[in-house]
Amino acid sequence: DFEFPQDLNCVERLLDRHIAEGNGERIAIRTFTATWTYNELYEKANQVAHVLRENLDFIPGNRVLIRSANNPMYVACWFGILKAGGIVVATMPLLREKELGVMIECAEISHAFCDYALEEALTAVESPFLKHIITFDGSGEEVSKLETLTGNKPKTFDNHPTKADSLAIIGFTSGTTGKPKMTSHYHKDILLICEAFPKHCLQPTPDDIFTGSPPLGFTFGLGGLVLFPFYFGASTFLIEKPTPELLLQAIQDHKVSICFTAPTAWRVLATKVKGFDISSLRKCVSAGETLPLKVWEDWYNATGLKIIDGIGSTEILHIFISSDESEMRPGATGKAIRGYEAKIIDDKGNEVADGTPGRLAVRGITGCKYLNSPEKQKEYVQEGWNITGDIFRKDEDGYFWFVARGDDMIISSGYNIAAIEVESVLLTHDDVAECAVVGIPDEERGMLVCAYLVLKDKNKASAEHARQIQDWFKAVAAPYKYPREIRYVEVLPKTETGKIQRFKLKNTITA
Ligand code: 3SK
Repeated sequence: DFEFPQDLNCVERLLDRHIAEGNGERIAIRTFTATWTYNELYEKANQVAHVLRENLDFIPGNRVLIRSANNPMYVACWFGILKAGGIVVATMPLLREKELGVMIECAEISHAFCDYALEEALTAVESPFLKHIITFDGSGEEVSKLETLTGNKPKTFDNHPTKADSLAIIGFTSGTTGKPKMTSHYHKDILLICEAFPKHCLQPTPDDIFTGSPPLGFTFGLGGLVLFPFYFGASTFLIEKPTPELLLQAIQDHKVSICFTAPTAWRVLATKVKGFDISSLRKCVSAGETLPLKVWEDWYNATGLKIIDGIGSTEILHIFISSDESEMRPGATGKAIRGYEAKIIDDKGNEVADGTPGRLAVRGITGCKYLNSPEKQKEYVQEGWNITGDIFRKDEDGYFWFVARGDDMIISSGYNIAAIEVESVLLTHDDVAECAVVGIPDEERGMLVCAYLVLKDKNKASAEHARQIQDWFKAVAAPYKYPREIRYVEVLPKTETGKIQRFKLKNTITA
């Protein structure tokens, strides 16, 4: 059941089909202030596609960035771009000029749809590639550029005739080298993931209402809040600035049945759920970082609901190891789900015995395709197996258990933060001579970003100085990456060849 026709635009299956089947009046998207039917979303997406084709020197194959919080216009733009034959590059709202600039250069982005509340960082990017920034109002209250352009456009559109393996989306993953890796997925991949995790673990029906906190710029959020609901003709409840309280409010007031969020949020939800009526909720999904057993137990004790843990990746597009409630082992991530195989390998690439920790490798229906990087493809994809950065062990029943991160990636509150990227930002500060960034364990966030700084003038070191560095960091890079802990040192531990020994810093902390 994983076959699709060669001529395929995934929007036909996700959106247009519902109109053709007479379900246009069903609700596609809800927010705390608005409701969009499938008809309304379809018409707006068609108008966006017209705008691209007729107003903006766009040609199919152009890469189009979206920058916005989770709202209905974001979704309309996402569908409109694919309808017009464009390639979507979705970004997280928290990204700043520097990070956006790297993406625009690497992916040669020519157009951008941007919520005007987030316009500043994008307009500050200087790039020969970016020709058009089209602002919109995510709240739907103001008339901005996109609303003016779509205003008189036809409400139907002949989709660009893409193929099943035409490029549809480009995703960025922060590599350990600090330079993001560009991954790519085809139109068929978008549909294939809907046949995998949700069918296996959620069994959605058109009556389901999905919600959650991950940004749509993160493929965890894209799948859980757009692709899965629409593939199954259900609806999604989008929250622009999600908090645990707003998630509970949405679940209670809008009868949400499926919720996607990260372990840090499940931890807080368990403490706040009392007093809310969440009887409509039937599926709770966690990914982005490993789910501590304690959080699983707290939520279960508070609600009687079992959180479905899972691991996915931007490379593979969505969750590939998980298990539904009937077969889950609390504390384990789960088993390889339908469409995927997973194994544990040693440094030479050989599969290890059950119970032995090693690197997690995965392959399946959505392959891992790095863009413009045969070296990365060769390094991280071997005989179809994508070698991930995570250390797991597999038990004799095929359940995978998380052991550790195998690289210098820090996962804090569900965000993947490359230590080296934080270092490269800190090194641009006038006061910083050298630095090393490591992750330290933290009750609330899983890991904390901790920076060891060698100052040019060591007398400047103070708590006030650390605060200034933190504020400065948040202004030049995505705030979720800022070092919450700053420690001043006079020298960093190094090898004879001058390589910083981060593991020594980690040891100092955990000792
Ligand atoms: O980080 C994850 O586990 C994940 C899950 C689903 C989709 C994408 C990602 C990165």
